[in-house]
Amino acid sequence: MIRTRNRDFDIKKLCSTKWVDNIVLALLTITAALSLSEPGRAGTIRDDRVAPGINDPANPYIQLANEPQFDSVGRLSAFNGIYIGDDWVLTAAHVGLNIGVSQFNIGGNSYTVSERFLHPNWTGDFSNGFDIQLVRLDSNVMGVNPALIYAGRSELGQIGTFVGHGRSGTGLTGPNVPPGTKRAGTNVIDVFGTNSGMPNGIALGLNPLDPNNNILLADFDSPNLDTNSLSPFSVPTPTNLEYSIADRDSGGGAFMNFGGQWRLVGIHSFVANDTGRYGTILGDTRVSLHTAWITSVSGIETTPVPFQFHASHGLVALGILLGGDRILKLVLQSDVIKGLGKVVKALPKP
Ligand SMILES: [Ca+2]
Ligand SMILES: [Ca+2]
Repeated sequence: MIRTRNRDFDIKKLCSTKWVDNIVLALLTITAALSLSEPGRAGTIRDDRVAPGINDPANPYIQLANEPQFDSVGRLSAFNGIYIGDDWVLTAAHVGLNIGVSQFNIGGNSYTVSERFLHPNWTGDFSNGFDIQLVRLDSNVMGVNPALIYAGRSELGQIGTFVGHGRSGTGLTGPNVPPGTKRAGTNVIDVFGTNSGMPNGIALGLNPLDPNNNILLADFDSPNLDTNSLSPFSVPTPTNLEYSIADRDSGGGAFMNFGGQWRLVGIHSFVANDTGRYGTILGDTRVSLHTAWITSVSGIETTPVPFQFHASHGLVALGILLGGDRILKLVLQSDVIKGLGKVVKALPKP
């Protein structure tokens, strides 16, 4: 487990310079591999929010999932897909589907998958991002409002609502409840992920404008405040309905509210560090970087929301104030690497 409180991370300033988009970055890089386990899995919840029952319709995580702004999240085969308009569904590239057999269930109706389009840059390596797939159905979806795709760059530091039908459990137990119940919880996007150049290694970035920052990362914080895996980029405090994606949540969606408009910002891709207990790191494909591809394949247009200044942009400004040529480099200590290797398990692909 990554524990900065015990100084497992060592932050060092380097003397080299790096400019991206003419903006100075506080680019933070894990120099060792943050090993990825894989498929995004369904929602584990706070152990102090189980009442009146983890599968009770009155459970706050189930009630949240059933709010109308999340109606676009349906069940795609044994996983999840997000309806984005006409006969089109977005899901994760690693979700395997059989043409003419796999079903998309949403709004009380069932549709058959007729075509699928993997992102051309998807390699099967989760650390590269591009875990995104467009699926065409045999007919238009009826009676469901499609998700609106986010095309801005203000995800960092914002609270996302993660929706899926995967396994559940608590942050103490991990996923031990069968999938099939729609559930949603919240988490703060702490940092972006990008390919570190190492197999299954992932680097962390803060620049919202860097197109390489194509993964949204969040950590599952405990009410005891003792599992802040993405420190120092993350606070140890959980949100009221803090949550981790878990087994069978693959292809589900993460949403944010921008000025009263709900937008799809992420597609559940992988977990790391654990598989749903406190301390798990969640990885979602960053949808906003793929709007051109989505439109080119499906014809579904994305409508931008106004650019909003956010605290994350202040980090870029801070980098400028600090002198413009400094990079903070995050060094993962070797003992942490060993610990990480023990807790990260490769999960079977669907
Ligand atoms: Ca968190
Ligand atoms: Ca945290």
